[in-house]
Amino acid sequence: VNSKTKLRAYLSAPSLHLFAGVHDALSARIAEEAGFSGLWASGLGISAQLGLRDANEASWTQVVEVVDHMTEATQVPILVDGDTGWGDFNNVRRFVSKLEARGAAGVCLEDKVFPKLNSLQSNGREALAAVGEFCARLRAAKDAQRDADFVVVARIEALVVGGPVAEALERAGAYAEAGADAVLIHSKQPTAEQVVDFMRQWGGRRPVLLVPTTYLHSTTPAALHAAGASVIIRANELLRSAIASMQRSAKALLATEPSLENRIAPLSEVFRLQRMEELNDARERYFSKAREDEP
Ligand code: SPV
Ligand code: MG
Repeated sequence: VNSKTKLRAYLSAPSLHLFAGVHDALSARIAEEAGFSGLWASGLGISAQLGLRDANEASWTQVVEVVDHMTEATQVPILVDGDTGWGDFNNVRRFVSKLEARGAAGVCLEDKVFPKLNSLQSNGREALAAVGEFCARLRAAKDAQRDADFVVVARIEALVVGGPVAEALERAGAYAEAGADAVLIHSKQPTAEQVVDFMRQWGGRRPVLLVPTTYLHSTTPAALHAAGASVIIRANELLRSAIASMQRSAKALLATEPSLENRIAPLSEVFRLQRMEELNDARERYFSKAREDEP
């Protein structure tokens, strides 16, 4: 089964699927090994690892390059955070066809205007896209995909900018009508109240994805699943864990703390994650044959 078909199946599965936000190929491989069903190629994470802000400072071709490394390193489906789609319908269709060619299983487009700002940062109150214009972007995305199973997720930012649940529902309805395969209802509230209300009124017209960074402490994945979520994305926790770990290690390294060696991954783990074993086997095979073929 290809990764697009898997992603589509996870969205309509009766069981809950957890996705990890990843920022590069190494974090993607680590999350896959840990057992996540799928990966979220996080715009926040990718920009952060490039030393940039989550404000479309990285170009879309740079994002495609990072996604290419992620898909090469893993088997599980990767849903790419496509931000606003980098412009109008025309930018969206070019972006989507390149993402699909690099092995992405789907793309998530949000109903804001290029260039966007991250939804969770405190000054992130941005204008939403006009409904009709965003629907054109979604239609262009659907028209651009080659494999029928490639997934286009419409992300609704109405709640993030302080709008009512009714507006989120109206937008979600229009986006489903325009061809979105699923919706991601985002919120930065400290409780799940609004997203649960949304899902109750939405009634499963399309699968729902959630990014519960700010409200998971007040609920559980199981409760969100019971309320109607198909996929829960832990979008930025691996990025934050890498930051905290490297900050601690950098200080310890500078202070030449001998105990650091016991708290970090051994080099053998680096080589294992890089799949050195495969290369060593291949060297054995190719070089021994080469020696045999020597006149
Ligand atoms: C991301 O991970 O880039 C997201 C999720 O879009 S959030 O940061 O919550 O907006
Ligand atoms: Mg993002």
